[in-house]
Amino acid sequence: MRIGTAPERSAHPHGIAATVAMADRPKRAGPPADGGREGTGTAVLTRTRTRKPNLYRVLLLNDDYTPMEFVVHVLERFFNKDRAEATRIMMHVHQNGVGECGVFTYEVAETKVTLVMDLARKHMHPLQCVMEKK
Ligand code: TYC
Repeated sequence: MRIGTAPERSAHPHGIAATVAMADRPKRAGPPADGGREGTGTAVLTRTRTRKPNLYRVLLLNDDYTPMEFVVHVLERFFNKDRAEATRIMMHVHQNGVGECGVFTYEVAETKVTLVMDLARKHMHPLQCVMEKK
């Protein structure tokens, strides 16, 4: 059945010819969005530009009071380090003043910093965790 065109002739069930008017399809203004390729079996591939996300290092800072075991726990819990790697990073911070826990996109880094700082505050440790753009 054609849609949105001139009235169509149809055979009446009792042999009487009838004219059925079809509702007009709303007509779209302007050229077709597919550039007139509808039904031609062709497609257009467009290049989608990808962008590298800005990355941020999350750092732990040394202090004289936070227990080493607490820092190791933080690295295991929030940065998915095993005990050996967490201990290595903690000792690096202890000896050098600062060390990297991981590299993340902005919102992930921000969340990790907040989680570490909240836990340190809860335990009344002066541990500082910061992020810096790579
Ligand atoms: N310097 C702390 C101590 O001797 C241990 C420590 C390590 C603290 C790393 C903070 O980010 C830190 N207890």
